Amino acid sequence: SHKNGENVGSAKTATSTNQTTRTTQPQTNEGQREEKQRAKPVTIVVGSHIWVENPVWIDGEVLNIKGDDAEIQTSGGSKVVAKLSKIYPKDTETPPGGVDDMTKLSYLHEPGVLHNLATRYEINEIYTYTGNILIAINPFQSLSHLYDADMMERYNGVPYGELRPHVFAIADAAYREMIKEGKGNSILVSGESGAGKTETTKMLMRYLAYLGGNAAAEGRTVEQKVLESNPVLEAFGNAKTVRNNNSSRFGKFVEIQFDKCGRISGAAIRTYLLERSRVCQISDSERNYHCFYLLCAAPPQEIEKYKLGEPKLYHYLNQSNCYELDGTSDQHNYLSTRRAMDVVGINAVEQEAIFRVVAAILHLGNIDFANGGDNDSSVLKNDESLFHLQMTAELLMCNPRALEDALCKRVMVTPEEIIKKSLDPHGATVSRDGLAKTIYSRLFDWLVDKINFSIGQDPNSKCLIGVLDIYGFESFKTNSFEQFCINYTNEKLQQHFNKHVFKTQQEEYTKEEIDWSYIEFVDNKDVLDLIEQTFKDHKRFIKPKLTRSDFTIVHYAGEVALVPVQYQSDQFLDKNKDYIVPEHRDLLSASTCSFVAGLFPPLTEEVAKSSKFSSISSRFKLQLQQLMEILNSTEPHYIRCIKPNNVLKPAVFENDNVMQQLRSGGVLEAVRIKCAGYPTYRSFSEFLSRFRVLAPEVLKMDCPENEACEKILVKMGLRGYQIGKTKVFLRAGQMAELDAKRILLLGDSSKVIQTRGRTRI
Ligand code: AD9
Ligand code: MG
Repeated sequence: SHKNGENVGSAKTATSTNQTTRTTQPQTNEGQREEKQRAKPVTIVVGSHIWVENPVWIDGEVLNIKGDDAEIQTSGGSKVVAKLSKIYPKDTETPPGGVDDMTKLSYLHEPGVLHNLATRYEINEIYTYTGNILIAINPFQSLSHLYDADMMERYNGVPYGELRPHVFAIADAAYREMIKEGKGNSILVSGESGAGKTETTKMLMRYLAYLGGNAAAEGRTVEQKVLESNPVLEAFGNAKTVRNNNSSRFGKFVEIQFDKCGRISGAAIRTYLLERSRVCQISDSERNYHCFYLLCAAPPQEIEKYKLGEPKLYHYLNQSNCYELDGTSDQHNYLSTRRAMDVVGINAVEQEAIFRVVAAILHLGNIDFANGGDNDSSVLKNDESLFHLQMTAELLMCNPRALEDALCKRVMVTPEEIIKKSLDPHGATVSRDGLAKTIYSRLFDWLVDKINFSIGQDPNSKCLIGVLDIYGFESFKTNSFEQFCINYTNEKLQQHFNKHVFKTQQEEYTKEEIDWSYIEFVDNKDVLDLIEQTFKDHKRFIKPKLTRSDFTIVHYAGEVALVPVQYQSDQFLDKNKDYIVPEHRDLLSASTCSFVAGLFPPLTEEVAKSSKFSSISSRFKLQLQQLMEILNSTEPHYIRCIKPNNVLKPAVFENDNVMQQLRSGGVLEAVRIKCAGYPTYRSFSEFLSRFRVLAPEVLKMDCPENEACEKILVKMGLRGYQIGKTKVFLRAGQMAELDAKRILLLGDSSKVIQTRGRTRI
């Protein structure tokens, strides 16, 4: 049949090259998974069309079955023998281009899901629904026609699921729901590094700006500022890593506020945990933050003003051999960043100061120290260091001697006296790097505050759409404080996802006492309890025997993937310090440049007291708590981004890689639940008032509400629904079916939504 031919081609695309740059692959709990699969009633007989893993998934037909073994004629023309337990039925009814919603698949096993995604990816259908979750596979090529003005127009106001899956459809659904219910919505974009979260977030924001924009407004509109905040934050918070040439090194939650007419009226951007260490330390083939290279590619007069040279002259940049990014021009990006800064309301004086500070950090990194006669002190290493010290001081507008002192000496307060202690060259270098990191992170915070101030918040807004773009689960060879915080975040978000998809559904069914066979899921509450409370005798806490400072947490990374991550705690305490050396603060708050001094406001007593006890983790925990509160008060929508390969190239679809991401994102589990469950439900009275017109005679019968509902459903010929104690539970698609009948019957105008210039039902 034509299907066989088609499958040969698709199976080839779906070849797993098994490439991975990950140092640790999350291990899945094979036992649990197999058990789940075995539990499914699978019947394979001679003549069955099947999938077999050999070693990649290929399709074929069963020729013979002997005991546990099946002989298979593959569509590629060869014969293989495989264990029955390792082969899966293949749906021969699936359309050639795959299905746009995984819940439409007849067989929901791994090869079926992978084959569907691979088939679609091959023809650049990068989006696929899984019920109301959108799966987005990074195309690693520009598909600009997918995001142009025509496309936005096309998705405007069209009910979810009617058009091909798209990020715009998710944004549209969130917007419509916000307007209709008067309730906040949020869109949570997740996925591993390089999967496309940030690009997706930008598309969502563009579409929301299109829907809620105010084209008639004069001057810079709120939505322009919101959109242009992206390039500014990317210039200062993104960098090339081994996983992504434009990796966000901070988490971001953008809250877009709307007025009662659905127009954007304000926004707030919150950022989380900028990676500070990158400012002074980079590994080979990675880069530091983009802004440093942009500045080195600035027009000559600026380079001259800041006494800058090529990137390779600077210690903070030349620890890696990578200076340029394929396909991008730092020169061009410098100018476009400056333009974006104009739009978000950063004035020329401020821009000059910002880049002066960036230049100062480059010079600062080139100050080296030598032993100062006795062993415990340090002096500038040579004339070159002196030049960079003078340049740093000049650019930061502070006293060069005071700068040298702040780097090489520390004030010690003992009960008896206050003494100035010299630092050895190593200590002075640590002090220098600490200063660079502090200045940079303050600069980044300043940018975020400034953008927020310039956009402005709408205190009267009741409607908001939050878009979350935050780092995914990380497990490397060495995992430090950063990974600990990131994985903690992911556990929090996973719990939110679980709660939403699984718990709410199950609890509802239980309450309604409807017939529902429970689908098990692993609740990660215990991991969160472990991280937030106590680790004593906890089953998810392991103390590896051979190390003093390591510890292991058995994380829950979605579905049944239980991932032990071993953390190296040596630097935890240092990295957790939320503290500026007082000498550094004093130096910079005395700067004659008001911008620089403004980054280091003098300590008030109150702040001093509270900062004594504050730590990065306690502040982050609080931020996360606030984020969860916002998310919990909104209606969530999920987008799972998938990175189809680790070579960052188009048209390469690595099966294992994709599968592991689907599993850890809980996507497969969600499919099963959605298919097994009843995605829509309505209370009896809601149901009756909406659908009474379908059977007016029923209302006249004066029977109890539940019976009346059932009579309507029977009359409409529906099956598979359930009548609970107070609600009617419908299978996927049934609500739409009833609505369509109702609208036809009524010529109902109340359900017609006005969209700009067009009318749709
Ligand atoms: V990280 O956690 O910040 O390191 P992200 O944000 O998940 O990561 P990002 O959005 O930066 O990944 O995408 C990585 C690259 O993939 C982009 O720079 C693009 O080159 C490419 N990409 C991602 N999505 C698309 C898309 N929809 N169309 C075209 C894309 N290219
Ligand atoms: Mg990103």
